[in-house]
Amino acid sequence: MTTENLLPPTGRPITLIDADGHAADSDQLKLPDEQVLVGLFEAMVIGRRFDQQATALTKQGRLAVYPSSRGQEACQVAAARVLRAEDWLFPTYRDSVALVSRGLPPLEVLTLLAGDWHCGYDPIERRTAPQCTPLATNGLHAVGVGHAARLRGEDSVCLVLTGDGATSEGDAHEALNFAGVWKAPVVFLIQNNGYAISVPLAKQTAAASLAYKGIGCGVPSMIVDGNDAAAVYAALELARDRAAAGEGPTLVEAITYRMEAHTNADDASRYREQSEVDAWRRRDPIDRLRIYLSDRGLLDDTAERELAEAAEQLAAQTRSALNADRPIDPAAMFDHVYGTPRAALRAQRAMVLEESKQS
Ligand SMILES: Cc1ncc(C[n+]2csc(CCOP(=O)(O)OP(=O)(O)O)c2C)c(N)n1
Repeated sequence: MTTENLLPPTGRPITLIDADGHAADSDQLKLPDEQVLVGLFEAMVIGRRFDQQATALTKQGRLAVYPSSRGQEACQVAAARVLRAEDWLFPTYRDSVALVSRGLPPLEVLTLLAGDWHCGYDPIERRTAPQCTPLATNGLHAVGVGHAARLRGEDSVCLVLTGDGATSEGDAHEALNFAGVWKAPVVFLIQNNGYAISVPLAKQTAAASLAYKGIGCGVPSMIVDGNDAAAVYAALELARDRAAAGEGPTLVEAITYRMEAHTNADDASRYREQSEVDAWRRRDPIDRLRIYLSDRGLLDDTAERELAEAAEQLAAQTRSALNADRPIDPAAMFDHVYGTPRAALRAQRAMVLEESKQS
């Protein structure tokens, strides 16, 4: 695969299964195996139910905030499923469904968003960085970890998730630049969902596509239909294999849409038309794969029923885990700041303990 083959600076996003569930021809990407497609469908259905449950938990005061990824399931699920156990994932606040699809327990995924001081899981054990709220810093982390792995002779790969808005950050450019210079084993997946909170893409960049940002750094870049799980998976698999083989980083820009508001604290009707949302509903990532699989006898009513039951079970598990009152030790937030705590920190710890005795 030459760099030229991966550079469609103005081309249409690559689609393998279109919005009507029909196979679309591509000379750039290969349709994944049937079993991969069935797995992607299952994970998207389960992920969407999880996302709906997490949104409900914000209304019950069990989560401080939740950024929904409804509509972006193809990206979330493909990113998680393309990785091997030894690979690293660097998610953002919007990527809880990717973590669930990677097999992390719902309570661990939602601990941070419930307001705890830590991310709920052991990043090293799970090979999953904490969900990153500062935009684009995870790109730098991914390049550092990937480069270090290469120096140690490992062939693991780092996949970093960002939004379109995050690509305007200096950190995004620095990460792409050093990934290119070092040929770091990093896959950049930009979920271009059209908005950075209320800021539309047209106000974010004058480039014809975000893929140019990779191209400018010598990073081969592709644009895919981000609501087509088959295309996102195929692009990421190609990128992962290139990285693992020592061929360096790849950027995948996935064109998608955030169906819900930025978070539960946002009112999206203030900056976008309902007609736009309705148009994207017709390009739903789950619906199109359902049609494709059903037409080929790979999905039937019984399988769908069983899948819905599995999704309900995960939602119930999420509810009961988050509804249980967990003991919180206010002093724990001081525990991992320094190997030897400084005097000022020891004093603050004592103050917190004293105040919490009074409340
Ligand atoms: C460095 C930094 N600046 C500003 C913010 C505030 N902020 C939080 S989310 C967001 C929009 C990000 O949009 P995008 O990267 O497109 O991701 P999306 O939320 O659409 O997934 C902004 C500006 C932040 N978290 N970090």
